[in-house]
Formats: sequence, structure tokens, C-alpha cells
Amino acid sequence: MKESRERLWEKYREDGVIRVRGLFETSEVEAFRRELERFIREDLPGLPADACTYEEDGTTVRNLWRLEVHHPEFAQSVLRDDLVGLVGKLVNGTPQLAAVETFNKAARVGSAVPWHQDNAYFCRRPADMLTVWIALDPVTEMNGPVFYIKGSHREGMQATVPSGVAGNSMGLRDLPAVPVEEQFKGLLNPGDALIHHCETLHRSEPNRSDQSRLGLLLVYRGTHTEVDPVLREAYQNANS
Ligand SMILES: O=C(O)CCC(=O)C(=O)O
Repeated sequence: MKESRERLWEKYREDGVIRVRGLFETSEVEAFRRELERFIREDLPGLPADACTYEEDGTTVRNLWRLEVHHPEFAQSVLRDDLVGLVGKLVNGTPQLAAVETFNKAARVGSAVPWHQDNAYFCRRPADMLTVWIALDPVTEMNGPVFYIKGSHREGMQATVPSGVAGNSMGLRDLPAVPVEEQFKGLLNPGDALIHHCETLHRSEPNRSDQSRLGLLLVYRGTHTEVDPVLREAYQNANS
């Protein structure tokens, strides 16, 4: 991590999203990718249906869920002490790993993710929860980068509606009016990461290219956070 922890914390507090360059070495990224490919090929067929979401073609993996349960050795291999130190500062307390998952965004097939706030899924108060989004491929203009509205986390939770999108059930009722040129586009090299607050508005585009855009996500919350019953009820209604 080249930037100081203090500087990253200030930017995160202001913008609700930061980019961290070179969090992982190329060799580590390649090992993660190889292991995920093996897991999909060999282990996934024997796991419960909710271990993943498929794209509309019914065969291409869109997301892997709960890898901390389904493949704890892999989840463990991704964790880094220096990252946990930074995350603790950003969640204002002791960080606890809540989920390890992927957004695979396969070449040509990978679908869009609608505008949302992660806390519509996480349902925690205070909102001291975040995602470390690690690029295992180059993330380019063409293969479906994540777009953010900087500072939107400071406005709190927006009204939600069921989105009807498999893997992303909770959408925003009112779509943001911020023009695309003013949205922060998360272009990354393999091994770079984005860290976003759970109430920052974001979305991603479909993959229109021949290159995969695999993202590995580590979700952390502060141990002091609790379930917000109002958010939980909205989530349960959208998923029932
Ligand atoms: O990877 C993507 O395309 C979307 C990621 C996302 O929505 C999230 O991290 O909550």
C-alpha cells in the first residue's frame, strides 16, 4: 500500500470509495484465479444451489457466494494483516470478515449490476461495513467496470425496490441523475482493489468484450454493528 493509512482513511470518509493500487502481486492473483477455476470445475457441482448464481444462459457463473463457508482455505489464503489493519480503521472498530464472494463478469456474457447500496443486503447499523473489491483481471472501459457516486454514502440509505436481477435483488427506487462522466469509474490492474462503503451508490456495466473481468470481494463489518430491523424487513420482502 503506497498511500498512508491516514490519507486513505480521509479519502474514504469523504468519497465512500478508494482505489488501492498493487494490493496483491501478479503471482498471488494468478494463484487465486487458478484456484477459483478449479473450485468451479470440481467443487461447485456438489454444493447447494445457493453457493452461486448463474448468468441467463444457465451455465456461466455470475457469482460465487459464501466462499468463507464453502472454501474456507481459499478465503483464509486471501486475508492479509496489513489489509485488516486498514479495514479496522475504515469500519471504526474491530473488523470481522462477513463474506467472501465473486462477481465473475465473463467475457461477452457477464451481465450488468443495477444501481444499489450494499447495506440494503447487509442491513447493519451503524453502517460500518465495507467491501474490498479485488481485480483478478484488468478492469477496462469495455469489460464492465464498477461505477460509483462519490460522497453518496453521506446521504444515508435511499428507498429500494426489488430489481428482478438474479444475484442483485435490491435496486434503487430513484435512479441517480449524476451524468456518467461524473461517476467514478473503477478501472484497475490485476491486484489493485477498490474499497467501498456499504452505503455508496454503485452499479456495473455488462461485459461487452472478449476479456473476462473477475472480481474477488471481501466484505467486512465492525464487530460493534447490529442488524437494522427496518432494512432487514425490506430485504426479506424483496426476496420472499
Ligand atoms: O462487480 C460488480 O460488477 C459489482 C460489484 C458490486 O455490486 C458490489 O461490490 O456490491
